[in-house]
Amino acid sequence: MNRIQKITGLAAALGTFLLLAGCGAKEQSGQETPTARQFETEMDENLIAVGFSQVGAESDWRAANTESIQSALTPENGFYLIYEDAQQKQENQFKAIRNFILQEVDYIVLSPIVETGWDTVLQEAKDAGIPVILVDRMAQVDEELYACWIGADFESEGRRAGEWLEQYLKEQGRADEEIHIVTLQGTLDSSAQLGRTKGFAEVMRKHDNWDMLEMRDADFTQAKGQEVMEALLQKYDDIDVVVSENDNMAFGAVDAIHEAGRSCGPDGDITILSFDAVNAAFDAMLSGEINVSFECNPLHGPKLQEIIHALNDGKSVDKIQYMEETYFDTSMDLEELRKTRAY
Ligand code: GZL
Ligand code: ZN
Repeated sequence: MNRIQKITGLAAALGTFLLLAGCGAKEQSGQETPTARQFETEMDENLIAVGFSQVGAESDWRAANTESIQSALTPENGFYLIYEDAQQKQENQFKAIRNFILQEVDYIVLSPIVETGWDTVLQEAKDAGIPVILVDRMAQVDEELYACWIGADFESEGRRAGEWLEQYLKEQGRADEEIHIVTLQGTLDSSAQLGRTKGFAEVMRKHDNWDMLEMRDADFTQAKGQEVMEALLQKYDDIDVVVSENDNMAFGAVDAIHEAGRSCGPDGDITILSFDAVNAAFDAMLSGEINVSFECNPLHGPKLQEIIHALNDGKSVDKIQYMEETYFDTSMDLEELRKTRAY
């Protein structure tokens, strides 16, 4: 019995059990419990079974990333995808990976919520002969434990933000002014947080008139971004720049700034630099709430599809595969530019 049949077997057994137990998922969730028949028609053993452990659904970026991967790894493209949302908890990712191993998937795709703690579970996947592909964030493990990594160069995103601020302040004749900065950090120890913080700090070091008042974790969510910004506004009466390590936290910061009776964006007294450049960031720039957003391309699906097919054909693939990315600010024709974007 091959892996696909095992997976459908497992799923069918579960389905039958639920039906027999009379606790028909139908009554509970209102959805049809897939029967073995449905699985068999949907599944054929030639499909490549992929288990995907996603961080969560914490931001617009994450939603676009999930959509890109789910729409690439479809039965039409030769895949059977099992998707698990870890709700931003590493232990849920450990459980998902061990489940995928039990189900004998052909590949595991993992977006590791933080960089540390993966050695044991990725060694288990290796021992089971299941290649792991890391997407989005990096895991600090021996590179023998993953086939390749697709993602963004977070340090260069952070550097690009620092260089943008240099240029912006120069244009404003404020190159030598004392600049007070706060940073809303993403999930601590995530690659995006580590890289963006490090990259911006590299540029910070060149300006002793730039003063980083504080950096605080706001976990990449809008709610936390607002809460942390409220606290920082109460603590510091002179904040000139907010560096927000993703757009959703920036949107929360804008609400906090407005509620405190302050102003932000190109015409405001607080300059906001953000990361991701999701669609809603274009709205925020066009409405003058934030100044700039540094793109982090979430559209990993097509590259992932290519890589898995290559590995399945026994080809080797580059270990590190960076996504292309740029930035967008209020000096650009954003209405035109946004038409070219898929997220
Ligand atoms: C970046 C990704 C980050 C985004 C956030 O690749 O890991 O996680 O910047 C998301 O929006 O929550
Ligand atoms: Zn100041």
